[in-house]
This record gives sequence, C-alpha cells and structure tokens, in this order.
Amino acid sequence: MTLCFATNNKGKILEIKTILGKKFEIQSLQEIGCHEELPETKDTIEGNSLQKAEYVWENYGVNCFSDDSGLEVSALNGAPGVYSAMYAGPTCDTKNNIVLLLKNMEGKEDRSALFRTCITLIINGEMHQFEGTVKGKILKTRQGEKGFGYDPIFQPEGFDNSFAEMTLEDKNKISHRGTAVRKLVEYLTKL
Ligand code: ITT
Repeated sequence: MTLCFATNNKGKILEIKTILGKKFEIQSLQEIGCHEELPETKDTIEGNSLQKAEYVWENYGVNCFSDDSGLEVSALNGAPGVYSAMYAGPTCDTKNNIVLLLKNMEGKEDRSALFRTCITLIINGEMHQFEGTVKGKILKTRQGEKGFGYDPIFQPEGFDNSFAEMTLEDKNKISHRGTAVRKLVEYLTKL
C-alpha cells in the first residue's frame, strides 16, 4: 500500500519511515506534486492533524496521513502545546523556541511535561485518528545533538537521557510518535 505522509518536517519523516517504511511505501508531498505549505489554523492538535490530511486528500486525492504534535508543559498551563512550532513568534525556529521555553521555565519547580502526537489517516475518504503521548520533564539546559525540535530539553520519564541523546530506534520505542505510529500500523495491517 502507498500512503503520502503530509508533512514538511524531515525529523518526523525519518522517525516514521523507520517504523512504517518497512511495511508500506511512503510518498512525500513533493512526490504527489504538493509544494505549498499545508494549512494549520486550528487551535487543537487533533484539529490541525485533521486539517493537514484533509487538505491532501481533497486537493490531491491520494490516501495519506498527517502528524500534528506538541509539547505541553504543566507549569506553563499546557503551553506551547498546539503552538509548539511557532512558540517564539516571528523569529520562531528550533533554537529560538528552546531559548524561550527555557527562559519561561526559569524558577519553576514543576518541570513536568507531555509530548503529544495525533496522526490522522485518510484512506479512500475515511478518516481515523491515532494518539500517542509520553510524559517527561523539561531539562534546565540542552543535552544531546540527535533528534529534532525540543528533543535536547525533553527527558522522558524513567530515563536519564534527553530524547536528543537517544538513537532513533530507542526514541521510537517510547515516544509519542512511536506509540501513535504503532497504532496506525496495527490498524493498517488489519485492513
Ligand atoms: P508539519 O506540520 O509539516 O508536519 P511541523 O514541524 O510544523 O511539521 P507540528 O505542526 O506538528 O510540525 O509542530 C510541532 C512542533 O513540535 C515543531 O516545532 C516540532 O519541532 C516539535 N516537535 C514535534 N515532535 C517532536 C519530537 O518528537 N521531538 C521534539 N520536538 C518535536
């Protein structure tokens, strides 16, 4: 089965291909001729996830799935959450998002956080969503160079390393995305 992965995030592609790519053929947005930004205007992770997959299905008519993710920090009332990608505003990028998060966490005792992913699959026009979460804490400084996004400052519960210090395979075993993708695989293999 061929599925388009509706994302422009190379980190997500690498992680998901490691799990899905062995069983399914994954097409990129470029391969289906989609070169524009996908719309992401909703205020929930589920809403944005659905919006991205629906855009690809409605405009390109291919079976596809999307991934919308966010980091929910307890001491910041769930921020950055659905706004994780654009946290630092006009200057948002991975580095500036992390700098702002660490600044906003200064002096906070409770460093607990949750990573959340919602994958939306649209297959022959039918929609299904799969969720994955992982609990952890926000570190005080960056640790590690692997992974992407907030990985250097997120330490999953029960581990001494940040996500950015783990191999792709080890991160996938416990991550929000790994959990959601395994649910997707389970569904697809039953079809
Ligand atoms: P697409 O919408 O094209 O898929 P995106 O990067 O905009 O890519 P999101 O809208 O889901 O993705 O934004 C999620 C933000 O959270 C983004 O800044 C990511 O870098 C970050 N993020 C998502 N998953 C992550 C992970 O596993 N580890 C670290 N950061 C992650």
